[in-house]
Amino acid sequence: MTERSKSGLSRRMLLGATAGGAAVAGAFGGRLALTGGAIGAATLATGASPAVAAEGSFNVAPGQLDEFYGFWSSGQTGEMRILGIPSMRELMRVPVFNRCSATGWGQTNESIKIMTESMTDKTREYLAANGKKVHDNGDLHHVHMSFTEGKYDGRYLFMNDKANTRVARVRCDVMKADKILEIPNAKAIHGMRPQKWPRTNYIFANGEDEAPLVNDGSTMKDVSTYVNVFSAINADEMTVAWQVMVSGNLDNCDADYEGKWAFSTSYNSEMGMTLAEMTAAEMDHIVVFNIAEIEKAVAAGEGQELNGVRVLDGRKEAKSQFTRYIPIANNPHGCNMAPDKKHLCIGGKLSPTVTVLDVTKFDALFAGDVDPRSPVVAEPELGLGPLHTAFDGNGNAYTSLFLDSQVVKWNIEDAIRAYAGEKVDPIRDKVDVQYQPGHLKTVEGETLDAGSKWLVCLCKFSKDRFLNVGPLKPENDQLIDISGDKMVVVHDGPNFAEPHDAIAVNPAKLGNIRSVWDRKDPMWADARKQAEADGVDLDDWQDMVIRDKDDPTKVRVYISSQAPEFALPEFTVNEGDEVTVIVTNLDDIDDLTHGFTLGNHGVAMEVGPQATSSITFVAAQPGVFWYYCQWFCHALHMEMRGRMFVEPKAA
Ligand code: CUK
Ligand code: CUA
Ligand code: CA
Repeated sequence: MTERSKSGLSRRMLLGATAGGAAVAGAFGGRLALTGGAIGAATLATGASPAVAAEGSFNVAPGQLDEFYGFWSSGQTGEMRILGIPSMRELMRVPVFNRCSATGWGQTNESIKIMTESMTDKTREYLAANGKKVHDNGDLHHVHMSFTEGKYDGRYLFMNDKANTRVARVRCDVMKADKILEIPNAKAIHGMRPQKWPRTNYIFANGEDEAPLVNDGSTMKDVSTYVNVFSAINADEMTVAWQVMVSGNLDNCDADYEGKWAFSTSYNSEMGMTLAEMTAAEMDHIVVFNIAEIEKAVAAGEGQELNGVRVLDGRKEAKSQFTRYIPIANNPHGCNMAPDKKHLCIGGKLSPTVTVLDVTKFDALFAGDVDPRSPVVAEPELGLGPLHTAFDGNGNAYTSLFLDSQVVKWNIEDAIRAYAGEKVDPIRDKVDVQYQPGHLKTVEGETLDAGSKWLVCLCKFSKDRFLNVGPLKPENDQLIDISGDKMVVVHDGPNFAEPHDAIAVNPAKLGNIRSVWDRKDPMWADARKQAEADGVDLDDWQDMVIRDKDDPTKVRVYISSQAPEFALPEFTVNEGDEVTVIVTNLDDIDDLTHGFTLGNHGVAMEVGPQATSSITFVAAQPGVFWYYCQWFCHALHMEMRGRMFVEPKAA
């Protein structure tokens, strides 16, 4: 029955099939098979019927606003999404690492600049060799907001790209990315968290894949030369502040509420290259990073400078003051700091436990020769496949159980008492979710404002929950009412590939969101500079075609727009010209976005109210080409169009 892979471990074992025998399957003893109808049957048997679900209460009627913002990752789609909670309505998509047909992200000069300006030279050369400027994909797992004194401050959202080793920043005032940084030396940025205290000076970013530090082909198969790299990013400047080499890979991370530590889970302390090797050891570890010691060493110029970044050696054998390694049961995953400022919860994944560490005991780890497990204050056995943990404001934790397809609510203090030998059961409640949950989040639960009303649970499989849409199914983001003693699933939210994580934020924290752009916004500073050089007033009516004085094959077309008209109903260029169209939307009304799409040229962009956007292409085909506004803006929106004439080259 089991499908054995080359490693000797079967996929079904790891996903919790009933087959026993192997050590991994034994540790799991999973009771839900992933294939067949077992999941649905188990759920029905435990009584998650519509009648029960109806007990949870939420109603966001048409025209009503949601209580909270949800900021969602989208995994391999590469964008950030904004949802409303509790309705779970998708409010907006914000392209970040991906390219976007609607907005022109990855096409406009403004977005290309953001996507490329902090790219490594190696990547730039690689892309050029493939006829590209930007990567077409990203894998965005984690979205987190900037903090001031342990609370969300509404300035920025930060997010990782595992696929191409990047970290991006989105401005909360306009909900557009303004910085995308490729991290040199590290590979595959996965776990990523902002510093919580005193403010987000750093973004901590885990390198998941191990590789030679100088990865130039001089050493490849000698695994002893591989390292993993932990990066701290200067969140204000979006530059790499420093890096630390570690032993073992890095999965998820978080930071404390004193600004002293960052910590990361490692599922591959073995430095294994195959599945069997990566799951071989009984224990893996978390790495604790000592921020003050690292900063001191960076200021003193210790370590080495590599690709413009100071890199310190925090590997086990280096025995530095930069890191400590705390053994944790095999292949831990989630890394979540509780809002009690004291407890760090590590999801066991292959172990049915969550390990609770008291971060106030980390000083002792660095001060002397103490048992590295001495900060462990609890290790409750919660169920199978614990991945991530969320927190309410009342001392309770909520852990996703991937294999059990459940969320377990447990009390942190009771778990600590049980670990100390008292006869108390920390588990408060369990609820079935559909199915195989990854991250889960309470409102502002990773901050000092943790809420106790809603829990969003992001399930990896939706299976039988929705009408069949073909072999590729949506995921299922479920909403759980946690306001009572019993958790109640109140909503199924189908979602496209593939939200890993989400945060929920009170709108009071986002008072700075604009409806209309500031004409002086830095986003189009380059276009403004060029317009000044061309003698064009970018804030007034523009209908000019300017041929570059130095390079007569370059043409700039300035077009202002005001519903329902482009200032230029036509313009003429020559075949072979490099044409830059700069469109300024002079409308300053809420919700009045225009666009510019040029027929048969693959050219399209969004131009928000009071915004300027530009796009460059080569007019390679002679003839007449219509351009039009693709954003429905007016009763005469269809009429908002014009012609580009491309004069044929003289034969
Ligand atoms: S990881 Cu996806 S479920 Cu990338 Cu946050 Cu745990
Ligand atoms: Cu402007 Cu449609
Ligand atoms: Ca391991």
